Amino acid sequence: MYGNAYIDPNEKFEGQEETPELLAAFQARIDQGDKIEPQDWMPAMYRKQLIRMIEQHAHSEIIGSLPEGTWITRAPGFRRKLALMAKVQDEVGHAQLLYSAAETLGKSREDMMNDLITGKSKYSNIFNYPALTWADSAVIAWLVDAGAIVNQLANSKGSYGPYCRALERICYEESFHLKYGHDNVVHLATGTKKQRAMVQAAMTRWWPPLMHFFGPSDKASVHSKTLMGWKVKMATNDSMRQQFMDMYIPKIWDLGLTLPDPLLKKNEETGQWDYTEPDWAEFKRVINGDGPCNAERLAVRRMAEENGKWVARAIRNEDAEYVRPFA
Ligand code: FAQ
Repeated sequence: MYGNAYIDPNEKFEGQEETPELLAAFQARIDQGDKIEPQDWMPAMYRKQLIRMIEQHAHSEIIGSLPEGTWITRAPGFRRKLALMAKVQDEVGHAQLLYSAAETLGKSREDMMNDLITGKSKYSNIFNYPALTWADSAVIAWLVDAGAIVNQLANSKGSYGPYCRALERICYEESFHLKYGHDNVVHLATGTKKQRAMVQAAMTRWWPPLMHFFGPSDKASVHSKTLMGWKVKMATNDSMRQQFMDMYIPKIWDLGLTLPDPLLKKNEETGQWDYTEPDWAEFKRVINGDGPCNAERLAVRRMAEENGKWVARAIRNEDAEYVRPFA
């Protein structure tokens, strides 16, 4: 199954009046393109869905910094190291923006972090795979960031003000990451035989998780219909996948790289890309905690929480007794 305990479509929310008139007035605001702001009335399910989605997105950004982060110490050359450090730092900054947007809906950062490290909350499938070589970090920076932009550019035109504003800013930075990643991939693809083999192997490894990245097919998507009705989600999973393929497969092929799908081709009649159906059983396993790196990713996050506790204590001045003698 895809969903978790977060969203029960039949859930009854206590303490908020939701008359047909209020719901209709809210929908009318959405339909006419209003931005909904934190202080505005909103259906409890709209709030809950937004928290789920923004929180998962925020978690994806901090967990997403880990596969590339492992290459900072091994980047080939000082300039590449500086660029990668800046990129990883940006991703963590995106998480900050997104956690702040989710907080406006009433869930505390502590609760979100707790739900991440206890495995209750999901994050993007793609960050549960290892970046085995430098070329993997290049492919992530080019194509995962490209996929993220396809999604975020669409959703930045959505209905919830704080999320849309965060996405707009994130997209500017992701566009820079994409250029950095593309430059790295071009460098390897036009390099020595060994470099070309390394980037080809990375491309072959990352293609299946990239196809999963946009979510289950439209037929299987649980939340799309509701989210699109509320303009939280502005494109379906399949249409984002198609848009990504349309923009990037020709560029990948131009570099002389191949993709591990013999059916991949643009269908001239439909204008859509034909492809082999991704392995959805693997997708389900990975998003539910059983991917190659899920345990490692959460262990790193738990360690970071533990090691960072003194900072939180210092901010709250809880160690005042200890600090005061030095004041
Ligand atoms: N991974 O009904 P749908 C980035 C879950 S940021 C894991 O179709 P929905 C930046 C879904 O949550 C990447 N789980 O769901 C970067 C639901 O489970 P639930 C993250 C997935 O919400 C780059 C269930 O399957 N971006 O990469 C995935 O309508 C480089 C049913 O699915 C965002 O989060 C998945 N791929 O559509 C950082 C964007 N797909 O919650 C570092 C915001 C589906 O009921 C380095 N999110 N699921 O238990 C969205 O646009 C949507 O939530 C989708 C899924 C499109 C991801």
